[in-house]
Amino acid sequence: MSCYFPPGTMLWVLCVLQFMFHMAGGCAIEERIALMRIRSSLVEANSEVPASWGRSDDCCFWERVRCNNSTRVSGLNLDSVYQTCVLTGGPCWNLNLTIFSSFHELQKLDLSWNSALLQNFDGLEGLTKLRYLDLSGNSLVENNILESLGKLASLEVINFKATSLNGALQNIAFRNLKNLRELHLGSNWLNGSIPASLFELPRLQYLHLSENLLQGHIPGACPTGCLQMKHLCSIWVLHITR
Ligand SMILES: *[C@@H]1O[C@H](CO)[C@@H](O)[C@H](O)[C@H]1NC(C)=O
Ligand SMILES: *[C@@H]1O[C@H](CO)[C@@H](O)[C@H](O)[C@H]1NC(C)=O
Ligand SMILES: *[C@@H]1O[C@H](CO)[C@@H](O)[C@H](O)[C@H]1NC(C)=O
Ligand SMILES: CC(=O)N[C@H]1CO[C@H](CO)[C@@H](O)[C@@H]1O
Repeated sequence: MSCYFPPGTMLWVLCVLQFMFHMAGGCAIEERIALMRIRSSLVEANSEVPASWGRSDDCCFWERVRCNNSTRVSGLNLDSVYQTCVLTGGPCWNLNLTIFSSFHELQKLDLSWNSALLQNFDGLEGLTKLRYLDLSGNSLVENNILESLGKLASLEVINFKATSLNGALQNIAFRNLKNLRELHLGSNWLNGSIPASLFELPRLQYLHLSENLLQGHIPGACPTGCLQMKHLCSIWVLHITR
């Protein structure tokens, strides 16, 4: 910030005020607004909300929020943040993921075990720094999520365990995920065969596919070619060693 006004002028005072505001402001306004919208959607769903959210202007000091260089949100730990109507069976919290497009520096998003209905995965497409995404224990209503996320080459860990995913895994969905280390897809309704493209991912170390309706064999693995992979064929958990 540059302030070249003679001391004593009104402009100088304004400049100091602006500086103080800048220091006190902390996290970006856009991000604070997005967090307050998440808070509102929790309130609408009759849930408890994180107590510190909205207490101060700087959302970097709010619980469940991590900031990178104290100005931009880099991590959101929203696991089990939705707390109500656990016994009703169906999802109660409808969350439009477009809300997360405000967090341009986001590296980690953990929304696990909220029993939420998660919609509109296109909202995640712009998060080019996202490395860790955990949506396990929610319902992913659209099946195109893997196609949408396939564009996010930054992703290292994807956890979609128990998310009601169904249908076949598309071969093309995984081609760009060159940094993917862990893929958790267990406890879903996936059917069809396992796409060969999964085994071409250069960094993949852990693949969890158990408790699905998948058929066929694992390319390059059982019953032949087991030299390259340490695996447990019966429960479809693979630890790939290279
Ligand atoms: C801090 O975040 C800003 C905003 O995205 C970014 O431009 C800057 O490079 C970051 N600084 C460091 C040291 O990471
Ligand atoms: C999600 O929110 C975006 C932006 O507010 C809106 O355009 C979109 O229609 C919403 N999607 C759903 C499924 O509600
Ligand atoms: C796979 O699941 C989808 C969606 O549930 C279903 O429409 C399709 O018939 C199933 N295919 C097979 C081969 O079971
Ligand atoms: C905690 C965290 O996310 N730190 C990152 C902040 O940004 C710098 C530069 O982009 C990274 O090197 C850190 O890993």
